[in-house]
Amino acid sequence: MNQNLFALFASRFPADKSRVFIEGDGPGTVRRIITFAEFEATISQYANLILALAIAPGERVAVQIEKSPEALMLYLACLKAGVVYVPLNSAYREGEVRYFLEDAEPKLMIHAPQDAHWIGPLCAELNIARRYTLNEAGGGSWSINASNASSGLEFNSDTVLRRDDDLAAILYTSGTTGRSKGAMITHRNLSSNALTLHQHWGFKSGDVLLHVLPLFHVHGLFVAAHTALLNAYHGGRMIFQNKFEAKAALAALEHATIFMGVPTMYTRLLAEPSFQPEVCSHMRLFISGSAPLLAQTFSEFQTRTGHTILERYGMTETGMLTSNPLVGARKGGTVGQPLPGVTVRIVTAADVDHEHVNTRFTAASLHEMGSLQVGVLQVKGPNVSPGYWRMPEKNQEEFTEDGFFRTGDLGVKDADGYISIVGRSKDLIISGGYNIYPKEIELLIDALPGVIESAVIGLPHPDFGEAVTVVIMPNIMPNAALGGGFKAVAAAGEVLEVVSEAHIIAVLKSKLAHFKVPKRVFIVNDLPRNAMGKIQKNVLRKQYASTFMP
Ligand code: MCA
Ligand code: AMP
Repeated sequence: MNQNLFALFASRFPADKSRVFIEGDGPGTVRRIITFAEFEATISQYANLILALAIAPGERVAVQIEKSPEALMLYLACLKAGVVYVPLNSAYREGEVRYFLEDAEPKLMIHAPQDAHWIGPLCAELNIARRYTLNEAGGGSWSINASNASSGLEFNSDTVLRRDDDLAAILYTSGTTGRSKGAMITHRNLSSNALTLHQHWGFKSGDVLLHVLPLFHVHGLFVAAHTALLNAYHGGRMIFQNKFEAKAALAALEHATIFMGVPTMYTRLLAEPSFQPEVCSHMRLFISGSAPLLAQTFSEFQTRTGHTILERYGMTETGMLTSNPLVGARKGGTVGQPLPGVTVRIVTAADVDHEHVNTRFTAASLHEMGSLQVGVLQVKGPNVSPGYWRMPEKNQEEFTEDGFFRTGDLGVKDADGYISIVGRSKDLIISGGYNIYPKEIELLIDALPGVIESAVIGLPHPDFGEAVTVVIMPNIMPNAALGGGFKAVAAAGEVLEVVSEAHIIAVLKSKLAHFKVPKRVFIVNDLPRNAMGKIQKNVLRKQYASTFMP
């Protein structure tokens, strides 16, 4: 049997090809209506072009484009053609993309037309000879060439043979050392998780998913789109918005039944006075994940709409791990119980560093949750990645001897088996659902002239949950003329560099995806250190805790 994930999806597509699958954003107020006939034909054309370009099964295809229905079709075409899909956040800049391309060694790159001026030379330098563009409206050299790639795979009849353990995708997640790791995701990882979620969340006839998440990360691609694809045989479809915008989402909610979002999206919806119960009249399920949902958002949402958000928890390396139930108590502040087929254990090692327990969780609140036993979460299941691309040493570190994956999350379990994530043993910031590893930013800042050392921390933020902030220790003295900035002066008196908030932000914006760039920069004479000389980030987090809070 062909274990290609695409074969599973295709088996769920309806016989009536005139049925609509996606209602998407069009130019201005025009809606794009995509039937299964168009959806399948485009996927086949794209897959045929991949074959015509002689990209062999198992070879990588890197994609950095804006969200569109065609972006989803391109992903599905990669599955169908048996190649390994490597999605890249469209916010990544040249330095970040260079690393991914060098590491993944794709044979084909598809990118947004507006990035051609830097991706073109980069691909030339890295010998990626096959390069095409695809824009938000589905146009570009990729679609032009695909429309001519007529022969090759017929829909349904030809899906390149893949085994469960073959790679379907590589998704990069940042690493604590500042070096990103490519999580290898197999066809089994994806199919097992998609089937579990589709069943666990009770997808049913006529469900309409409002899809507002980006397509280059697990939440939008593997959780949201996969469950909708599996539901196609039930008449399921998607309303597809290329970018989350609260007012547009509200307008579409009236026609949807399921919404998946990160906590920032929920707080932005709640900030809209017109978000009232009648807007949700057809809705049956709101799901949240990727970052902790504050208890306040959970209860405010319940009061305002009458709906109880279902929170779940997962990772790029593992897909979804736990979920609150569809039927039964959804407990705010918890991520529910392990999904069927997933084993989650909480290892209460003596060395759990309570410095990493989020300050929201006091001893009293942990006690209230039914457990003071904070431990690290380790997981196992068919959904868990076999490891990192070309990083055997990381696999040794991240997997236990008995095959459990170390999540780096700290959790507690209550008497009913519901898990709460109370902190992270990894130095990670989650801002608006995006993961940001401080080390990557610190390395860039520390390399700037005039900087001795920096500490990047996440501070509570009303919109993004956590906001990236940096505290810098310069090797020079403050300069009043620079409005609190610092000036590095060479021996001869020549000004070498200015260390100021504006300067640091400007430099970082030229090198990093903007969501990683600190929202504030503090310049101090000294950084707090422990006896070993290590910067005490928990002290800084406390000191600057109210920076963004009203
Ligand atoms: C945008 N900015 C951000 C973020 N997003 N800064 C920090 N954190 C962010 N998440 C920057 C922009 O570049 C801009 O800066 C400034 O903030 C204001 O942008 P704004 O217009 O407010 O933002 P937006 O474009 O509306 O985006 C907010 C967003 C977006 C819709 C919440 O961040 C988003 O789609 N988040 C979802 C991420 C996601 O899918 N995560 C799932 C990962 P400037 O003006 O300087 O350019 S998968 C995962 O985590 C696991 C597996 C799981 O469990 O799901
Ligand atoms: P990523 O690297 O994007 O896969 O993000 C995975 C991380 O997001 C997890 O290790 C958790 O730290 C965090 N995460 C995901 N869902 C939740 C949730 N519901 N509550 C708290 N943290 C979450």
